[in-house]
This record gives sequence, C-alpha cells and structure tokens, in this order.
Amino acid sequence: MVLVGAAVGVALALVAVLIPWLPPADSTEALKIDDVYWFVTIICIVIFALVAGVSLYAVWKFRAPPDDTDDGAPIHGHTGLEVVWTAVPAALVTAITIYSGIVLNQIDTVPQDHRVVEVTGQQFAWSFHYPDSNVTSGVLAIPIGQTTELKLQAKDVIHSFWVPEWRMKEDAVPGITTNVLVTPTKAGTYTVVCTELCGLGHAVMRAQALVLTEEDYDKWVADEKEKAAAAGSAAGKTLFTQQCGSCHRLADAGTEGEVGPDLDKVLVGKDEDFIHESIVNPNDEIAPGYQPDVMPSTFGESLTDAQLQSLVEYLVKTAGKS
Ligand code: HEC
Ligand SMILES: [Cu+2]
Repeated sequence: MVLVGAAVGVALALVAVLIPWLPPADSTEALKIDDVYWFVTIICIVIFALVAGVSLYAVWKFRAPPDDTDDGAPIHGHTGLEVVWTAVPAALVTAITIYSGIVLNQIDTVPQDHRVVEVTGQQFAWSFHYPDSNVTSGVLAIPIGQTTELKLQAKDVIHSFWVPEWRMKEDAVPGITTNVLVTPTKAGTYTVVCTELCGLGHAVMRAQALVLTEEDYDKWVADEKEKAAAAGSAAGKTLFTQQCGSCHRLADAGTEGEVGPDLDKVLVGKDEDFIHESIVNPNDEIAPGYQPDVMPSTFGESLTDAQLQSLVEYLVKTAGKS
C-alpha cells in the first residue's frame, strides 16, 4: 500500500520538477528562495501522494458490499502508527522552519558594501531616486552582480514592490520605510509589479526595471542627468517667457521687453547667486539707470524653489551667450 503511494509520489514529483512552473530565477536571492520553495513543495507532494494513494487504495480494497449491514470490526488503534505520523511531520516542519530561517536571514542581511535606491509608490506609479547621483526616474536601473538595497516608501496607501524574476517582494507602507535587497545575476529588462490592491489603477501600476552592466549603468545615470538638465532648462525658458519676457530682452527666449535691462548684455559673467538675488530681492540693488519697484518683488513667493532653480540655471547657461 505504501509502495503504491510512494510510486505515485515519485511520478508527481517528476512532473513538478520537469515543468518550468516558476519564472526564471535571475537574482542570487531567487535561487535561494526557489530552493526553499521546492524543498517544501516536494515534501508536500510526497505526503499528499502517500495519503491520497493509501486512501484510494483503502476505498477500493475495503469497500463494503451493498448487502453488508454489519458494524465494522472493533479496532482500538495503533500506537506505533500514531507515533510515526506525529513524529515524521513534526520533524519535517522543524526542518522547514530551520531551513527557511537560514535563507531568510541570508537574503535579508544588508551587506556592508551596497548601493541604495529610494523607491516611492503612489497611486498609480513607481518612482526611483538614486541618492548617489541625485537622479530621479520612473525606471529602476541597477547594476548586475551587486547588491542594491531598495528603500521603499508610499505616499498614499499600501503598495507592494515585486519583480517576479528576482522573487524579492516587500510592502511599501505610508509613514515608514521598508527595505528589500536584490542582487541580480542577469542583465535584461524586467517589470516591477505592484502586488497590493491599491485602487482603480492597481493593475497598471508597473515600472520598467533594467539590470545593466557596470558600464551601461554609469552611462544610464549620465543620460538621466542630461535629460533632467535639459528638462530643467526647458522649464526655465518657458518660465522666463511667461513671467519675465515682457520686461526683459533675451535672445534665446526670443523676448524683447524693454522695461528692464537687456539681459543678454547685463548677465554676461554673472553667477547664480547674483541672478537669484536679482529675482528674489530686485530692490536690493538697482541696475544703473533704472527705477526701483518696477520689477515685481514677489517672485520669491510666487515661484516654487524648483521653478526658481530652473530659471536661474537657465539664465546662467543662456544669458550673454548670444
Ligand atoms: C514689470 C517688469 C519686470 C518684470 C516682469 C521682471 N523684471 Fe527684472 N527687472 C526689471 C527692472 C525695471 C529692472 C531694473 C531695476 C532693478 O534692478 O531692480 C530689473 C532687473 C532685473 C535683473 C538685474 C539686472 C542687473 O543688471 O542688475 C535681473 C537679473 C532680472 N531683472 C531678472 C528678471 C527675471 C528672471 C524676471 C522673471 C522672473 C524678471 N526680471 C521680471 C523689470 C522687470
Ligand atoms: Cu500600488
């Protein structure tokens, strides 16, 4: 009887192992997690097959004939069998606990030498900030073969960070910072999935994850920086045209205002501090030949820090270059 169970168990275990049920394991953590997964699954398959095999065999072999109305034989029990079916599962559960504990400890221990990416989840998008290079992007890029710590935060509700091929998954919870480590072993493009139902757009809350070689990673960071600078400069130009162009001439922005000084001329060689001061406190220092209180002194309040920043950067780069 036990042999029948064992045979079915082996057959099912082979099916389980031979079919690729899981996505590829592309991080060192994934390999360890999969080992635990299969360890537990195979134990379950063998036990299930054994129990199911024995049950089916008993149904078939000991079935009472239709005309049999006798009570069953008065069986008291079998102490030896009970000891076995208590001791064996206890040993297996203990083994699973110890093995899982060891692996959990390995994949959760932050190594001395590691990179950090700050991940923010919000309805319904992920954003990634790279503190080393001060880049922020909608794409998660990490170098291959190195451990990256992802520090997770959420702006509104609970989200959950997951890249199936890396296996590592962690909730992003408003008000606290959680973390998850990943050491990718294969370059490629992956998908970050939100796995915590977070609202209407939950199903589309995805982001691209790139695993790059060290060299490509550095290039990616440089590209992102350039993009950010270009975007800042474009924002600065737009702001200038809208808020300043009616009074100032600036060739790059195509403005011809004549109420204030011609910035193509007066800004040559001026630094960020001077320009910032001139915008925020225009009356502190009046350009020769002009009146105070003409240029609005409210830009310090009406513009955000980021807007001021992009405006100043734009002017430093542009003014006097034409
Ligand atoms: C209503 C007209 C007006 C607007 C709008 C205005 N300015 Fe001015 N701006 C002036 C006048 C007039 C002066 C000269 C008096 C002074 O220095 O405050 C001046 C001076 C300056 C100076 C100092 C130039 C120097 O040589 O000292 C800078 C820089 C400047 N403006 C930049 C800006 C920027 C950037 C904006 C948009 C955020 C802006 N201005 C909006 C009228 C204006
Ligand atoms: Cu979400």
